[in-house]
Amino acid sequence: MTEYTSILVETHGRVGLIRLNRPEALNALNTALIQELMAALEAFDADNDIGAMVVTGSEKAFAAGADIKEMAEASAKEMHARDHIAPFDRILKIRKPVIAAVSGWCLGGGNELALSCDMLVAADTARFGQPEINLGVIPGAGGTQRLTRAVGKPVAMEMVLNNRTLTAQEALAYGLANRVVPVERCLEEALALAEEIAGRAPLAVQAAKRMVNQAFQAFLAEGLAEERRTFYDLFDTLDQKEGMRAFMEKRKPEWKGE
Ligand code: DAK
Repeated sequence: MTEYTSILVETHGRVGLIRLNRPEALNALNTALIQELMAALEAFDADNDIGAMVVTGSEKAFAAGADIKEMAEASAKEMHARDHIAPFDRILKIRKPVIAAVSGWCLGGGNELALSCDMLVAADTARFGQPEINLGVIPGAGGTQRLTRAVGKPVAMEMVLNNRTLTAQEALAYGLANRVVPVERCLEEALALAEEIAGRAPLAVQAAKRMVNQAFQAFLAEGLAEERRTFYDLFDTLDQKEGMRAFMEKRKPEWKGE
């Protein structure tokens, strides 16, 4: 099996399990982790012995967002050129169902990753948020588009504009999560759900997934492209630099509005 450094990969019957594994950074999504995650999903997608996948993090964090340290000093031009989170889009091409098993922090790009999965099993400890506004930027991978479609405009506005964090029960009530379970059962439940689906007719499962996603596709691509451009453009503002430096220096940012 391929050697990975930022994820752990296992199989459980017909289910492929991927654990995000950067505990020192609360599974912040850096370039290497995203590349490995996509490669592992694609390998399971191509494997006839696998019918569904589960992506999970640790008890403390599913993922605390994109890696701030990797992008803090980049300019807008560099962000556009680097497009370092573009491999993220490869998850959209995965044909088999992917279930997110979420415990602890599920923030920013982490929440966007969870939203890109097909179902979500939340531990009662899970906390969902889009805190990019605290860094002087906006969500860049679906947090204004998929999230709004999932939870509706009022809640999405609060999350994106004002860093509202949802508890697991709120995520369930607002349609972000499929179910909430005690933290110690989260992975087990997600694996059981995935195993059940993996036992169904593979081609029908893949067609069903494709068509449910199709219901959201129409205007989503344009919205996502616009969202990404806007996200990158913000890297030419002083507030983005201040927000990300303040995070790394563990202090409150001072906004300049420029
Ligand atoms: N990036 C890098 N390091 C992070 C991190 C992150 N997002 N989150 C946590 N860490 C690191 C911390 O810096 C700390 O490292 P050391 O200081 O020990 O070296 C370590 O993980 C433990 O974190 P804390 O000490 O802060 O742990 P606490 O329990 O006190 O707090 C926390 C947990 C989750 C509340 C806190 O760590 C936090 O606020 N983290 C940042 C959350 C955040 O702002 N996330 C949004 C990031 S921006 C795109 C796709 C996606 C994105 C953008 C574009 N495209 C496709 C274009 C996404 C953007 C984002 O997600």
